[in-house]
Amino acid sequence: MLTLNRSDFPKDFMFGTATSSYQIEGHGFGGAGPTHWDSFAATPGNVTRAENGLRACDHYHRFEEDLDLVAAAGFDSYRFSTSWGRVMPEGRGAPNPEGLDFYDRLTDAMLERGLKPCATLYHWELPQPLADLGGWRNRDIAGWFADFTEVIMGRIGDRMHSVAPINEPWCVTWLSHFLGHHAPGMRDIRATARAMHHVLLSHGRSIQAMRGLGMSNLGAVFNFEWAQPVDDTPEAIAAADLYDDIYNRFFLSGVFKGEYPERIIDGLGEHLPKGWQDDFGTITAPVDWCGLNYYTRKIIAPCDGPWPAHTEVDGPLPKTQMGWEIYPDGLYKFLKRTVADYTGDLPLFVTENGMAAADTVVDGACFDPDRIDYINQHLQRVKQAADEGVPVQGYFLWSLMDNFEWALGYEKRFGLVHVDFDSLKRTPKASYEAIKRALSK
Ligand code: IFM
Repeated sequence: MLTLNRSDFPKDFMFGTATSSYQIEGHGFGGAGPTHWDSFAATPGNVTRAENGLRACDHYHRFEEDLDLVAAAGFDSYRFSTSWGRVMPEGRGAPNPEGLDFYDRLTDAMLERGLKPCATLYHWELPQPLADLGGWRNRDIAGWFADFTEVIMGRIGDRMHSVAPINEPWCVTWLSHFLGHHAPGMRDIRATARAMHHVLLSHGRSIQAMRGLGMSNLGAVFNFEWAQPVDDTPEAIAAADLYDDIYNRFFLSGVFKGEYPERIIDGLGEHLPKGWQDDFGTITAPVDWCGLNYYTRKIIAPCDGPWPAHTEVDGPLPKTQMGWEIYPDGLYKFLKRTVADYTGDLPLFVTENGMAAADTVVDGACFDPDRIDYINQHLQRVKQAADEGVPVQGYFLWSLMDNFEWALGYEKRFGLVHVDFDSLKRTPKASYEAIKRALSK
């Protein structure tokens, strides 16, 4: 059981659940163009069991049933994303009418159920033709993304409750161009620096495009991991500080301060595109709220080798199926720090929080007590921050249902609803029932 109920939070506090297009829709349907995730997944060794998003949860055909589940749980809002390649199969030029129709129907289906549509424009499936032109490394992407923004929001923008351009800039850039764990699977410092800057430039251009369409309630969504030094030596503290700059501070600094942390310029400066300093006027285009995605912390130690010369060390706390330590204090600390260092009075939303577990269905039921405990602990920290005056106005659970967990395929289950990936049957888990009870009180 959850120990907090809806009535324990401020009156208009918003509860929602989140998903993303490539992870649930089924990219093989409806005239969607190929994306860099299809190519990445087709490359041996990149994704567990060589799985991909071609069918995923078949949400493309089952969205009515899925939205029924969101509404029946008592959520106020649904955070979803729009696939660039579904809307514009070539990434530029002629839109795909079927793709636009799909998001139109999806939007109306949310509204019919009383759910507030909270859109993310880009949650990682870059159209392959744009990846072929250099993707996030190419400065032209800012214009391509602004065009995509206008096409999709020209169709559904009139009915959105809120919109954010890009989900988790750290994953789009560092994880995908430096660590190589996600598409396009690069390991190149110059590509990383360029992608980091162009993602923020694209964010700014997209915000400007939506303002041009007369839209409001626009935000930015960042992911955070608390960086804990392995010990209290100056070397470990410096290593953790650099990790913190790369992971947590770089993107916030760009958007809210119009600058990049010194330590990052020291390491990446020579690889940033010429004239990067001149782009902050666009990058800092005002937003109406800030979204925080939070799951875990990392314990950081220094190591030999070139910049950034740090490494992750196994931590002692209980872990989720992802091997991520459960550290709810980090969410509280990020809420406080974001207000103090970057956003002031701006509304904050926890736009993702949740855990993966090896859930199974037994006699028609799925028992996931660890997830209920995880949600309890994190919601308590959110309430604590709200009680202390942090303007946090909503909390979204990742995810509505088990889905394609990127390089980890369908093995890692984050859903409140279990999905059998053979029959595609949905089975609400005990955590879904617990949320439903808590939201009714
Ligand atoms: O599944 C992802 C999601 O796409 C982005 N945020 C983190 C989730 C869990 O890894």
